[in-house]
Amino acid sequence: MEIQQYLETQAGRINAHLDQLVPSSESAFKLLYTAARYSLLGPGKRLRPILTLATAETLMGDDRTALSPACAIEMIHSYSLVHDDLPCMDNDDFRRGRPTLHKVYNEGHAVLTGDYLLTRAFEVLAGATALSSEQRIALVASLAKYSGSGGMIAGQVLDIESTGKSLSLEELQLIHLNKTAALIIASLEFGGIVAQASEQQLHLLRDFGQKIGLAFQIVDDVLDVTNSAEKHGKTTSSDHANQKTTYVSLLGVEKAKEIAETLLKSALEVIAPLCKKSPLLPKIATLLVSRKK
Ligand code: GRG
Repeated sequence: MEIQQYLETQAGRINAHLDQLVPSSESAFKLLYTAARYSLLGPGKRLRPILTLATAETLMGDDRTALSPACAIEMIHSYSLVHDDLPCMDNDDFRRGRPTLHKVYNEGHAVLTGDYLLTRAFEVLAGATALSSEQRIALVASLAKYSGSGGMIAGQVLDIESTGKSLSLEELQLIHLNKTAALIIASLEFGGIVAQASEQQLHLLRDFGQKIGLAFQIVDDVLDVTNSAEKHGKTTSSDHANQKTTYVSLLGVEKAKEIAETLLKSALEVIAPLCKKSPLLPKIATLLVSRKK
């Protein structure tokens, strides 16, 4: 199967499962679920859950038991976007080519919808009965770490703290290792936990995730300045408006692209020992760096 077709098929499976995990609007809590579904089922790439499925497929030739954990990761991603767009954070009016959630509803509903998606993710992991108790505990611990003080939240705090200040490359890297790369590392580790990977395999997955996570953020910074708002689907250069240092503001577009390519090359070397039977992870990593939106 061609990689593009693989990505579309997996996004379809993920969307169908997400659709089941968050009830439709016919319930007493119609507003909560409608708002959650607006964000969760919106037109995103589903990169993180696809990485979880691809890792499980790579390591055990089957990804069925990875589907619920993969969807939990997407719930965390979706909540982070909803909260990140709020006026008290990046104050973005558009995401994925549509009005942000607080513009469609209001700020209070956007905060609560994010909170719901965050808590629902852990409920989904706890209820993933196709996996052993040990595996479920490992998934909960991994997600709590990488989405919390061992990753995304810590990175977001650093990000807010540094708004309006000019950062060094090392400081910028620390923010993005936590804010962006951490959830990508969790996505890969999730596939590893489901496939009962060895500690050595998990180490390679995390290393690969760190490199492609940083490369992904660099490409995002490049697209932020090179794409029109329509193409990128969100307010272009909100980083500039929010006085944030980016890889492009520090290095320029060409040098930033070069660093992303170097990270990709190194990531491909790291993951090669695990991918002798399946080229999925290298192919996804390569697409992630060459993407145009
Ligand atoms: C507010 C709790 C909280 C966390 C914020 C991850 C994050 C931390 C904020 C998201 C905003 C942002 C620009 C993060 C950088 C990572 C990134 C490029 C996110 C967009 O991910 P895509 O491109 O989105 O995978 P789609 O729309 O395809 O799902």
